[in-house]
Amino acid sequence: MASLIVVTGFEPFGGERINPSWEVARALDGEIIEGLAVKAIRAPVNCVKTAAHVTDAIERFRPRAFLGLGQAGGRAAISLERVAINLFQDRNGGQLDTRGDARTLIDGAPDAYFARLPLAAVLKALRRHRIPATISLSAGAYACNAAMYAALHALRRRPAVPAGFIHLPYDAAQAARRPASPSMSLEMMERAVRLAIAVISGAAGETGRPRRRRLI
Ligand code: PCA
Repeated sequence: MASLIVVTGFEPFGGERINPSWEVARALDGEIIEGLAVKAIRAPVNCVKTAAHVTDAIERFRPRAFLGLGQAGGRAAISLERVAINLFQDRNGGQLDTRGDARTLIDGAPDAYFARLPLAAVLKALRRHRIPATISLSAGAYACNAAMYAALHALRRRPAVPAGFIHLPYDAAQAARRPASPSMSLEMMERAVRLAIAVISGAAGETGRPRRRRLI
């Protein structure tokens, strides 16, 4: 049996009809990519709930790797997140709540974790396939950061398990409602995540078979 990679995506939020992160996660659900079987999980857009959801999924499935996905409307490229912070601000009507101090996500846990993914190798693979991509130094302080932080915290004693997060732009149909915003087709985002998982599978030691197979 193939080892699992848990891939999380989020429900739509902020008045959107879809969230590209869930569209991509569910499209890949059940697919085996370089020896890693994708288990897609849909997460709620709420920092505390999503942290619990991700932690439960990791305990339940004991995956060989973890990859969180989220929507970052307004960004033009696939963003490979480097850092998750132990702090959250839930949103107020779609805006970051600026009224109060941000709160700690997990009491007594470290201030931050770095992604445990081969980010440079993923970036290189995406650029080789002409997919706009960049490394990002902030996953924000909302549910996406919470999912990434919770995963890295849950896996802190399993350092061999690669774990990290990728933010996706709006898809083209979402951007039709705001023509000034950058967007990317769901098809390209799906290819990007498939490539990322293929690279991650190398980091998870999942070689298992010759790597000459074309992925896309
Ligand atoms: N994006 C938000 C939360 C859920 C999502 O898809 C974020 O960037 O935190």
